[in-house]
Amino acid sequence: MSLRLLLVGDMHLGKQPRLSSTLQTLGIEGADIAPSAAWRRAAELAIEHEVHAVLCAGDLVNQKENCFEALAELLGPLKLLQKAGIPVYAVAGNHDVEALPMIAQWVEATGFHLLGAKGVWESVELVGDDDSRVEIVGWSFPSQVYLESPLAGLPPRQNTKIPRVGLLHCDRDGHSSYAPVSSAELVAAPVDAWFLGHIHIPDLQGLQQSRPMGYLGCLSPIRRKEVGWHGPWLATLNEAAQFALEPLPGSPLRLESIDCDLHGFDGSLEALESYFQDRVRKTLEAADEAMELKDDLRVVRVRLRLLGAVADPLLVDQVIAAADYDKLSVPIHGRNWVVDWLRNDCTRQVDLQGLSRGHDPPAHLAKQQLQLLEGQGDDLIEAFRESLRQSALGSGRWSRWPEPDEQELRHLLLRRGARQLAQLLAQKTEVSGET
Ligand SMILES: [Mn+2]
Repeated sequence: MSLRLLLVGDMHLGKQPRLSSTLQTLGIEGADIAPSAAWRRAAELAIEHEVHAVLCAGDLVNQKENCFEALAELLGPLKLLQKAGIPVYAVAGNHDVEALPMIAQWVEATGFHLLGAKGVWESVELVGDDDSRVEIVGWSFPSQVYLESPLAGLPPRQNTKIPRVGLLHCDRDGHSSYAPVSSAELVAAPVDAWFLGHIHIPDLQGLQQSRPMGYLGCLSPIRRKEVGWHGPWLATLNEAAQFALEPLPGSPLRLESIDCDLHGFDGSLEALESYFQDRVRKTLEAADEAMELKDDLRVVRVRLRLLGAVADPLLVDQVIAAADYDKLSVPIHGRNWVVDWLRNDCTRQVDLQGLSRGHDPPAHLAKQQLQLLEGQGDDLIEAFRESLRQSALGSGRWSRWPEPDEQELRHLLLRRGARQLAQLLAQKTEVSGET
């Protein structure tokens, strides 16, 4: 038994990426990294994997004003899919509530179907290899604002022997005016797998459970915080009549936030220049390796933060300013890692041993830093954990964020201590300078 689906989350076709001067210098055009490029690749992947249908979970089009651009961008890949005999089923989201029904009429001949138009649940049955079957139920936004849960109108299961997939654009556990739905409702509904659109961060965990349920995430990153993997999902119906989901590499663009450690540097400006280049290159190469990136990816846009205690953090500023290093790009395995944003958070290296011999506040802080660096200071970490808990509990954040582990707390304390020590020492110099 086998039936395969390619799942596509929010695409926002028509949206053009912001191009930096570095990208332009590299000859990279908007069309190379726009959502439309990701959609083209998704269609190719659908054909490679011989899927039986492509499902889109809403917000295919960025906005009504992008209607004609989006139509042009949608059409080419749709024709490829049509040629391969692969139909496309899509629901409308809050962004394309007006545009998608129009576009759906124009491209109907290509095998594109709008599911659940005007907020009425609609169901289709797909047939895979060896006569395996699956029911797809979908619901489209009838208006830009929809205050109720669409699940109220979900029809009962027609055939209990056929797995049922739900395709929905909604605000899961939210209280917005974009079709709010609770997780409890989704769990209780007569649906075996929920593929959701609206939130752009993919729910990697929720979708890889035995009963998949979660946001597919946008096909390629649109906003700055959308770091990490983005792409289409391959869903395969297994022997147990359950869907197994696999995230596929497919987006030509990825966003990342990366720290580069310059710790311990104490040489000249010239030496720092080559050290800096070397460290950045090695850090990005290590990231490329760790992420197991595939050839589909052309550009990784990076927010790079420089960290570590160095002899003179101002030298780092000079190197950056003198050589325009905030417009840095590093080619790795045929793709470009492009630094979009660079910040120097390096701290001044201090002689902790020497300082710790005194009896003033810097000495006290230096002793604490040494303890933490030597893997001691459990009491400091425990007190820090307790203070974080108290402040986070007060703001209600504790339940939503994972509690940092001991290692993370140690790093946080070291960074905070280094900053405080630098401030104290600067004040000390100022005071003694005045006398
Ligand atoms: Mn969206």
